[in-house]
Amino acid sequence: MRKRLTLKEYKNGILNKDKSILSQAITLVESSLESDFILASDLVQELLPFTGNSIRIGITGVPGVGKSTFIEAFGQLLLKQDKSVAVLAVDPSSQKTKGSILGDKTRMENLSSDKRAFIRPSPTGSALGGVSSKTREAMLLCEAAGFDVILIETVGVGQSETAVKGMVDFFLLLMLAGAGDELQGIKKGIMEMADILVIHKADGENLSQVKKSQSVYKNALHLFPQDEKKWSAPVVTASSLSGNGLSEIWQTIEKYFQQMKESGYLEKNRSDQRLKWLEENLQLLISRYLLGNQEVQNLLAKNKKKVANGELSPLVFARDLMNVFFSFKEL
Ligand SMILES: Nc1nc2c(ncn2[C@@H]2O[C@H](COP(=O)(O)OP(=O)(O)OP(=O)(O)O)[C@@H](O)[C@H]2O)c(=O)[nH]1
Ligand SMILES: [Mg+2]
Repeated sequence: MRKRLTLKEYKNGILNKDKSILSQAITLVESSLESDFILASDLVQELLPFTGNSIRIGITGVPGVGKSTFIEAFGQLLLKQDKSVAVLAVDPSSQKTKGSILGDKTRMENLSSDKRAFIRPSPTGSALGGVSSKTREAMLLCEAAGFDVILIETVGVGQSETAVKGMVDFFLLLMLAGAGDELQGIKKGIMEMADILVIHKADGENLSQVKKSQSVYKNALHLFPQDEKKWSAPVVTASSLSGNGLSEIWQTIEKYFQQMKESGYLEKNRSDQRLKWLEENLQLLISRYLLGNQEVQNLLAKNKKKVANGELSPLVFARDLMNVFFSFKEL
């Protein structure tokens, strides 16, 4: 049996900024055990009044674009500005290469050794949806622990960045120079989600290529229609090795935050995100209870083959399963 604290111990520990208890609480919210789920829900509810005071930033980009290195450098810049920083990772690639978590730990050595920073690598082996839905809870726990800025790293190749976009205030896209219009595997939709586009590794011999890419992306972004928050995503350049461009990025984020606070967009966006959070959890619970039902499982085992060989329509069978689960006569 894994070690669990009481609700009060988790709550007090987090409010007292105890990083070890914060870690344990995140493990609790990530757990798929029923009893943990209940305790975790209660904990999040108890801590809700203490959340909402951080700047929530999502950071995405293809593998190797330098997200972790950027976070290490950017995080240290924030610490210098007297901001405490929590880093969460939603990283499906780390499921394949377990090494990347270790790699990240060494890459974020300076940041992780600072007592005002907290780094939480993504759990391995979890389903993508699961990871991202728990990231929101993890983020709220970090907020309750008083971190000023939360950085969420995600790999920009799948659905994970859409999930992350749905829980942050500001979305930062890192790009590499030299791939101009090929978009480097980043879909147009992800570019549209970005609040700032950073051409990364703007150092050494990359520099001239970086400048060229900057104008290509500026032109590309001009073609996107402005959204309701009336913010044109700037295209900037930065190097996490030299540190060039990093403080400009922070200034942009502060300006954005101020502007969105004043316009009311920040709060509106967070309200929408909370409703989305409800929707995600309902879906999670429905499928968990439905698929966890013994009768449903028996029927599934019995009839799966018939669906596979085309004898039984998945539509009819799915409806039958719902009928069994809810014991409805008719659905
Ligand atoms: N020249 C240069 N190289 C950089 C910069 N930032 C990161 N790198 C290098 O790029 C490589 C990848 O960096 P990571 O930070 O691991 O990239 P990542 O996007 O986190 O990668 P994944 O987590 O695997 O998706 C490393 O070898 C870094 O040293 C930079 O600003 N300039
Ligand atoms: Mg990384």
